[in-house]
Amino acid sequence: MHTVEDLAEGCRVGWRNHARCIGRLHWQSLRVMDRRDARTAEDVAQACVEHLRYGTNGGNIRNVMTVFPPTGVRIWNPQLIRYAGYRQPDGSVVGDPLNADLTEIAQRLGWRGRGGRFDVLPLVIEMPGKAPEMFELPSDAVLEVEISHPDLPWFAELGLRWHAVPAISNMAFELDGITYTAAPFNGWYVGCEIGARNFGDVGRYDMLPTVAERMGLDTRTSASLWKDRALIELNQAVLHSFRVAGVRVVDHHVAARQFVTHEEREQVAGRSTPADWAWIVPPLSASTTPTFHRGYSVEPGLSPDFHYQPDPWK
Ligand code: HEM
Ligand code: NRG
Repeated sequence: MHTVEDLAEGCRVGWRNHARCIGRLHWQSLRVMDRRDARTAEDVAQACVEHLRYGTNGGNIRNVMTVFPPTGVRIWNPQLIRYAGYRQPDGSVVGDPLNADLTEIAQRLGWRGRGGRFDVLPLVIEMPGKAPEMFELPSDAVLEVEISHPDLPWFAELGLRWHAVPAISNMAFELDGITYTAAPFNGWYVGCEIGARNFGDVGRYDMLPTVAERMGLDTRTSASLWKDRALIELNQAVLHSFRVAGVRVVDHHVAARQFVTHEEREQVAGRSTPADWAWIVPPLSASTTPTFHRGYSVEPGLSPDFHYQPDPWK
């Protein structure tokens, strides 16, 4: 069994090893909550709430990881905070299509969502050998930002919002041959994760056509670059809204520069920086960031590291 200190250092090195994370300049500041004492689903849910409160910190987000017993505890939610996606009879989804499966699972466990676009899902927690249990997150543990635009007054009417803290809760963390199947962690957002992907992807909130039409762009031809222009305004709105709300966020230019600084520091320390180019390079304005022009290699088999695990319901 790891000592608390070994566990904490292992988590930091695991973050440093993870090839897909652009935020690794900050790896040494990770705060680790040792909750290997959790015995019930209620213990786990309570610790997740404490994690969110500590990590959110009123908007001045802190890097936190909570480690649960390595005995097959599973948090079914991909992140501690996720918006419901309600499948409609016509095949469309109200809310976040990414979470449509989990929404149906929560409903089967007795959850009744309000049917809105941004309903926070309950935590679904499975203890080894037991059926999953459901826990509603207290609203004061979930900080959200309403999205408006610095120059486009109609933008707020789109009714967009997003949660302040990205806290991935479905990955396994492996350290010294021990696999922690529940070890949620959070940092802060890079604006484009929300502005480009969550709001822009066709399979997510798919907001580009709506934004482009409100902007009066010609959406009949791709050559008008209506998608690109709408994407910029969406991303501007996210960065602006987080800033005025006092919620820590970083734009992709700063994030990429910080990553290059991290590589340089690692080189001084005599270490390479494993990296997955397709994940490190941002999804918009890629070639304007320094990471686009650099070569990277993943180094398979590193330990400690974070790994995907199959969705428990599949
Ligand atoms: C992935 C940024 C903190 C571990 C990512 C991604 C971004 C990012 C942009 C790609 C996500 C995507 O494309 O969906 C940041 C920033 C942080 C931060 C700005 C602020 C400090 C952390 C922390 C950990 C971590 C604290 C763990 C201790 C990971 C892992 C992935 C990842 C494991 C891969 C996720 C996946 O495969 O879905 N990060 N991160 N990051 N990050 Fe970080
Ligand atoms: N793209 C996802 C979040 C993935 C992790 N990103 C971070 N992690 N920034 C989304 O919700 O948009 N982090 O630990 O800070």
